[in-house]
Amino acid sequence: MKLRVHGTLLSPWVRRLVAFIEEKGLDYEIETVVPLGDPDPDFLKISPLGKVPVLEFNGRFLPDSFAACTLLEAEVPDPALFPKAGWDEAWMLWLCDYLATALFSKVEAPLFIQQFINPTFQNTAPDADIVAAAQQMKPQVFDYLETQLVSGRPFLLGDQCTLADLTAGSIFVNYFHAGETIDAARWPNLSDYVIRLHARPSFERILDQERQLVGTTSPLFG
Ligand SMILES: N[C@@H](CCC(=O)N[C@@H](CS)C(=O)NCC(=O)O)C(=O)O
Repeated sequence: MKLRVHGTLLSPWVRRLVAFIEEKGLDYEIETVVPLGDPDPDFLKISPLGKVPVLEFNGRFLPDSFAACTLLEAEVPDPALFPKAGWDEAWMLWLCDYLATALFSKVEAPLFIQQFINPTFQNTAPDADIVAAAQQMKPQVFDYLETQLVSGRPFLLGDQCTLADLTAGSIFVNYFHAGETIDAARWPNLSDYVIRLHARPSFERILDQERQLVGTTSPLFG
């Protein structure tokens, strides 16, 4: 099986796909595509929305991380990163949607763009209103995740690490790149959970690669 991921590890969606591949123990290459500015017309041929990641799988191109993880789960069932069909699988799909809609879109992405991407790569100052709106949204989202991580459960679905956990772990890397922290006194389960996720060999290998990419410009490595 030949896997090539088109994108950059600084995207949470690229990172979750790479974490999925790492957890499956598969080899892969990264073809760097940074989705800033107008997309290259050649890239639009394999990613009509101009988004990363694209998974190149045995010469074919799949332009979405969720679709790509679904394919890999079917091709390489062991270790299972999707729960068996039924309530748990449906709940994982809901959590992935919640993480994308709430944690990513309303909290992490605004902070990451304003506090990391803009100052580091665009030489512009953070927009205080956008940052304030994200900060205001944060407690509601973190409270919900805290309730999902009932003490003693290692993962969102219980004992099984799933795509939902890799999604959460990936989004929190960018949250940390933005210079943010999780208040462990207020959200102890969430704080422990993210520490444990980032200590997994999959995330450790990814973070090593990211350290090469951004070095101490990220507070995560500073
Ligand atoms: N649902 C897609 C989302 C991918 C996505 O939004 N990628 C962003 C980077 S984090 C992107 O490429 N944005 C560029 C653009 O929208 O032009 C997936 O999971 O693959």
